Amino acid sequence: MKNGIDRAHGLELLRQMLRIRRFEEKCAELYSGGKIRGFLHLYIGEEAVAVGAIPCFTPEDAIVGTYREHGHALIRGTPMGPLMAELYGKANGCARGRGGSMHFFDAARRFYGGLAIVGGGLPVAVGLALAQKLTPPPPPLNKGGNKEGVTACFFGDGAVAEGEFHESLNLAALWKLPVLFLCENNLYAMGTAIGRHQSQTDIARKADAYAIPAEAVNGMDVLAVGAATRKAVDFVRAGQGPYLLEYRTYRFRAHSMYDAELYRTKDEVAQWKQRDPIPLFQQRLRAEGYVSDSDLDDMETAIAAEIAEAVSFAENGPWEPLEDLTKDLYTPAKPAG
Ligand SMILES: Cc1ncc(C[n+]2csc(CCOP(=O)(O)OP(=O)(O)O)c2C)c(N)n1
Ligand SMILES: [Mg+2]
Repeated sequence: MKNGIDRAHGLELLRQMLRIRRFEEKCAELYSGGKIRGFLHLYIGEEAVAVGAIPCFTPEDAIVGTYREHGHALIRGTPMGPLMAELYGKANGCARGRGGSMHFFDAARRFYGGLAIVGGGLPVAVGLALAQKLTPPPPPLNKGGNKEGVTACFFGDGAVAEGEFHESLNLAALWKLPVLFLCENNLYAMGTAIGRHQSQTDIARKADAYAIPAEAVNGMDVLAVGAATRKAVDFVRAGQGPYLLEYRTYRFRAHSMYDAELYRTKDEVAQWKQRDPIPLFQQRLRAEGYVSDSDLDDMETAIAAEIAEAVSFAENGPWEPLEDLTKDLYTPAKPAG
């Protein structure tokens, strides 16, 4: 392919985008059936961002997501079963069923959420990056030079309106911390279009105020996302301080499971669907002769099996016993009597 990827890599990118899409379509169905309750923010339309970006990070790096983080956890490598069980609220979920959709967590894979507070992940990421800077890297990474791990911090365009965004960029730049600020700009914060809350809608330009290099990227193109992210990670890993990327993307579904979508036109959504990252990439693979109908069938069959297994893992999972209800709370249990 012109961008230099081979067939296996191309198929893997397509497969990962499809895994997220089909997983979330199933989640929507299970939500309607009452199996999943509470909030559920789908990432459908934005898959090229997580699939392009996350493989640029090593297992030693840390990842901070938002509440729209199903895709990020899947690509980071958390198995689908514990993610589905978390959505069910079962004790075999990745956060023992206590967090649900907005609080996926996987310490072993350095996936630090899943955070419900808009902008709340940025200071967490700055703290993780500070720890990375202060802690000498373990031997395989410690080959001289500045090779500490880096932190990837995903956040939405809505987070840019928060003071935490500005405070985090400032400290990270001042202390030259190894953090990547990765903005998923899908043009809306719930029902508020970016032009209604930002005087400067070109988010990448905001990094200038903190002397942080930045770039805006086509977030509907998985290869463009990968290339820009690799370049940014190299910069940060070399000890040159933070970097900001603005992925320009779009969510195809409602903000959460239900919203009347009065803030955008059907025509606008239809226009963006023309840029759906999955069929577009599929066409590119076809044009290269990298993918056939039977490859696609095989891929869909394998993903459907993975999802069926995840649903059965969740269905068969236990509920947390009632006596554990106050476990892990800060308040000590009241003495009896
Ligand atoms: C501090 C804070 N304020 C308000 C909310 C309510 N809220 C939930 S999602 C959201 C919109 C965030 O939009 P964006 O950051 O663009 O992310 P997207 O949903 O588009 O992925 C808001 C305002 C919240 N969770 N946290
Ligand atoms: Mg948004």
